[in-house]
Amino acid sequence: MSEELKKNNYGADSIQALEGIEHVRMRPSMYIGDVGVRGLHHLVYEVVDNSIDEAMGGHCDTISVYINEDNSVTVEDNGRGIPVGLHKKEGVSALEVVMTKIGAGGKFDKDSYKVSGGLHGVGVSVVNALSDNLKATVYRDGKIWEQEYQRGKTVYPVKSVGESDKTGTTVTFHPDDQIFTQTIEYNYETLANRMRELAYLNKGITISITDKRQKDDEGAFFMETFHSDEGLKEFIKFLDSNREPLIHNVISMEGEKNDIPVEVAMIYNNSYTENLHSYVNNINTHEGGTHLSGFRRGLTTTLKKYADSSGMLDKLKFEVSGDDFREGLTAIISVKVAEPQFEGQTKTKLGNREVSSAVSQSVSEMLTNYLEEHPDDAKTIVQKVILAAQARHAATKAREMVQRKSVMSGGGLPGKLSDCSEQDPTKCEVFLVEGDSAGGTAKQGRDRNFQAILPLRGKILNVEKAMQHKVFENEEIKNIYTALGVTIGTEEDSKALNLEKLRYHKVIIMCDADVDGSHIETLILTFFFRYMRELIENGHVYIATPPLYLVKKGSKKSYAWDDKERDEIAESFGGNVGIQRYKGLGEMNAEQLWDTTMNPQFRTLRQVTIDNATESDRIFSMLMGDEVPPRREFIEKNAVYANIDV
Ligand code: 0RA
Repeated sequence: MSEELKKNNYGADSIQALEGIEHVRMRPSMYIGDVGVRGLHHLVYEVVDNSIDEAMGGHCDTISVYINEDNSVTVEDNGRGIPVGLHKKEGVSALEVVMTKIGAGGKFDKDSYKVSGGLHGVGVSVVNALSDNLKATVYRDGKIWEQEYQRGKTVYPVKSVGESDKTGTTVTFHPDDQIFTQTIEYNYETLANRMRELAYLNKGITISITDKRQKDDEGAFFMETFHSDEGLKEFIKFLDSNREPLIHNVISMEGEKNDIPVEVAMIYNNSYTENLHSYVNNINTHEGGTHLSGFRRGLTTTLKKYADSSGMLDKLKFEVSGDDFREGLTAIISVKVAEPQFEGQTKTKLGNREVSSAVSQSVSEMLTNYLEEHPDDAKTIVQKVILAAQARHAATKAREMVQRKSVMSGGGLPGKLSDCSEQDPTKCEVFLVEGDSAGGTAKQGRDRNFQAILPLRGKILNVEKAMQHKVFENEEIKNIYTALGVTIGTEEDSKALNLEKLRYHKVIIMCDADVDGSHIETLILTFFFRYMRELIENGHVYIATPPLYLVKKGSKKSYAWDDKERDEIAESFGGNVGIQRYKGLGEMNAEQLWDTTMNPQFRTLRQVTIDNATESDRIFSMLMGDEVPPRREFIEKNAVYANIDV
């Protein structure tokens, strides 16, 4: 026992609590995944989830989130307020138990409808342990109660600080920079996207987010409010707002099967991509699982039955496959599971067997009704399925060609690839370079031991608008597949990517630092997002950042990556400097390119991550889809990768 504990004469339970807190601080990643940007934002989700639970129990309808000036975050709800009375077993206030006992959560309240609880379901005490300061304010029983904590330790016992007739809980926490050493700065968009998602997933709740660090033109704080009366139905419309619908309505259902609440919404659009988003207890299950396979099964059997009986498939010379029913489909599946078992690499794959049939039955009922009531839409869907089947037939051949080529060793590599000599993929990098001339410079500048160069000709295919077989027939795309050594399709999933033979663990996109360059970068990212998402998810995709300026004075020279840096360097050189603006990679010589952009010692690589798959999907469909006006507006306003959290 530490001296400090002895002095304060804590009871045995408090000591256990402190041990819990110390464990959280020692191994934060075990509780929140990581201590980078993701983990930092996870703190907010954890606190908000507690309020969402209170709302799902029907006790609260408004949640307000504030990013304060000092990057502390306040989450306010109008629920019943966390109980402040004595917790019999622990001998202190229930509020103190919730806040300081790791794993306590709200679980002592058996009646509460607890299905939410964050990615790791760890409870607000973990947030407390990882905050240098946290203040909880409870409005309850006509009084205002308060308690503060520092790094998870109570500063003073719960006290009454005033009177009020409202009820609710307010938590303000400031992330501890001893834990979050990379950054403690919150990203408004990241939090706002999650709040929007939560509002769609939990209809009826009003969730607002205010950024007290930013003011608009009128001097008001930047804020948004999210509220959805129709839930997933509206979520689908939001997701597909940049696509052309194929049928008149969003097909949706909401109900309970075998005690499992199931909500599903879907629509068909005229695109060639399949867009399935699944949630368990408000958590995005990227890796899918039993609820998703239940959805697929329900969809396929119901549509197949309908199509067979309609006679429309009679003339088709080959079988329709499950994939064909999902081309141009956008769907959201949301289930609530009391004891979810999460599996998979990122623990986002639902394992509970019983959920599969619950979802599949719900989907069958929903679709059967819809098809009966909307014969025109039903016909349109089946026609689309037939077209997809025909295109798939063509694509299979094209894909087999890609496969055959990439499986061949050595000799099968694309002629344009300048490979490296190292054989260990974990040490190898490949630069995808825009244009042959920049490719030539990169080839001269690189370290040929571990750096390979694949020049890409001009603009690569926009996969968002292309049918699958066109994608697999495209020269540049075939080159990317063969150069990387990845293969497509497994028994279970015809589109799954096999990364076992990946030849480079860093795949680096290197484009000009101008509008055209960022457009090409987006085209490549769109391709990766739609066809090689596993590559991004496993952290293999990076973006190189070439400098914008060379600032020179006499023998002194320095590179600048933005205008501010350029001006600072100019000033530090005492003004009167020569400035060269790099319009493209081609303007740099091999040595300059190596020094600034390729040399691992000095370069900055930005790793591409999928911060929010649902939002990324929408952004890509907007950037690369048919609707030009929103794209132009977006590109003018933002960097193209605004949402991919690079
Ligand atoms: C357990 C019991 C009760 C309320 C809560 C937990 C509660 C927790 C949080 C966390 C954030 N906001 C919250 N609001 C409520 C109340 C039990 C009762 O009043 O009978």
